Amino acid sequence: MSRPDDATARSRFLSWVLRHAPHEVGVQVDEAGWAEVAEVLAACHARGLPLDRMGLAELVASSDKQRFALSPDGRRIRAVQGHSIPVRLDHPEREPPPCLYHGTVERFLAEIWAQGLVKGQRHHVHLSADPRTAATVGRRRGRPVVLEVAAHAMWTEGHRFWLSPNGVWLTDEVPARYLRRLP
Ligand code: HQG
Repeated sequence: MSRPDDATARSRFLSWVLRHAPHEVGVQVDEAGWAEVAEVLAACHARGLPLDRMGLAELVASSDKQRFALSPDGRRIRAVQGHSIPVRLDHPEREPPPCLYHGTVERFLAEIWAQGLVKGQRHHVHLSADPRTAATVGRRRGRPVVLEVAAHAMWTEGHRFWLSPNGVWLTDEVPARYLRRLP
């Protein structure tokens, strides 16, 4: 893992395997999203992205968004959020701060005002704790638009929130009435 782009390719591959397609590369994931490190390393090798245990530990520790977690004994790994395969992550349910933020792009806005934020392929709608992080999320798709979510008002009205260990807030949906576009 000498060059940063090598690390990025491996991180992308790990995300894809652990969140979306373990079955396509012979990796078994349990109901909480954990896979055996040995199986994951074999899948990396088969994909031409060789990685050893130390390289994997380094990648987990240096992931910019702390996307992965290793079990305390180092034998298992999981993605902490972002799955499309069914997993039960057991992130703690939390009372959210007054506002959370969602980064998106202009072309989705008409539908968002009509339907609110929906989870689509993922298990939850993902929200950020600050507008800058949300802008980074939106920028993946183009010029970012940041929406402010009246998260605490949602919570007092019965919506549930979970906090992922990497600081991403998760909820099931955000009706449009709780959304406001930031200038
Ligand atoms: C949009 C990355 C039309 C939504 C990021 C988003 C994040 C709607 C896209 C994490 C809509 C879904 C999640 C509606 C929502 N109509 N479009 N009603 N409701 N949308 O990728 O939040 O690098 O599933 O605005 O940093 O962009 O993977 O969600 O643009 O933390 O670790 O539909 O993924 O992290 O896109 O990103 P996504 P997201 P990782």
